Amino acid sequence: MNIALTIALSKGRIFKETLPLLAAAGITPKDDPETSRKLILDTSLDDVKLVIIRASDVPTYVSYGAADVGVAGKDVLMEHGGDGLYEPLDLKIAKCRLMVAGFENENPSRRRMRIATKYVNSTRRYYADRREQVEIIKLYGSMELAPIVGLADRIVDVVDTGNTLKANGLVPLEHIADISSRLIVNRASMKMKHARIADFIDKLGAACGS
Ligand code: PRT
Ligand code: MG
Repeated sequence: MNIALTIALSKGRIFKETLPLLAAAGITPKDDPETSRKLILDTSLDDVKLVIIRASDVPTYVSYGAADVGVAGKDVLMEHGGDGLYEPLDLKIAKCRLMVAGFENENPSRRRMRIATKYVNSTRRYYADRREQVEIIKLYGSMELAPIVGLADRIVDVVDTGNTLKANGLVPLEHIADISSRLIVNRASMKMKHARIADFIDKLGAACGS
């Protein structure tokens, strides 16, 4: 009997960089999520489907068992908390750094710094560990704009080349964490579909050198 496997992925860099790893497990999607509007993609294996969702929704789908496994950035997992999830593999893809950024020569005007970010939990934890009192402003995107328009003094965001910061007159100031994407697995699926998922983990692990 075949045991079906549902894999949650976001489009963009994670999808692109996961493709060669899936290929090593014999899985090739039958559609391209960048051009297709389908949210569920069939693959070269009859019993394997891909669900294409927002990067920040991947841990939620997997923790509720709507997908058996998924690929998510460590930044997203740190924010989610990882309840109900195994994280068996560092796939070493979509690498970046979670950083505090701001103006190079800032003169702090406020008593309590304002930090704009979509990473509210990680930011709160970072400043709490340093015993620094800050005010956190939740944004959903384009964090780089916040210091320019005076909404915040600094931002917390992921940085790869740093070009986006630079283009907006900002510099990286403090390193919070190195980030890469992880394979996550639903706890119940890991038990119920053990052989299938263990084999999948082995093949991905071999392909990414973990
Ligand atoms: O776009 P959406 O709101 O749906 O979600 P998302 O932005 O979280 O998804 P996506 O696909 O952009 O990112 C998925 C994952 O890729 C993130 O969770 C990170 O783990 C990882 N990753 C790796 C990155 C980057 N590199 C990265 N550079 N995620 C975002 N960026 C952003 C960065 O913040 C900047 O705005 O890309 C822009 C370019 O970066 P620079 O530094 O190269 O200029
Ligand atoms: Mg994005």
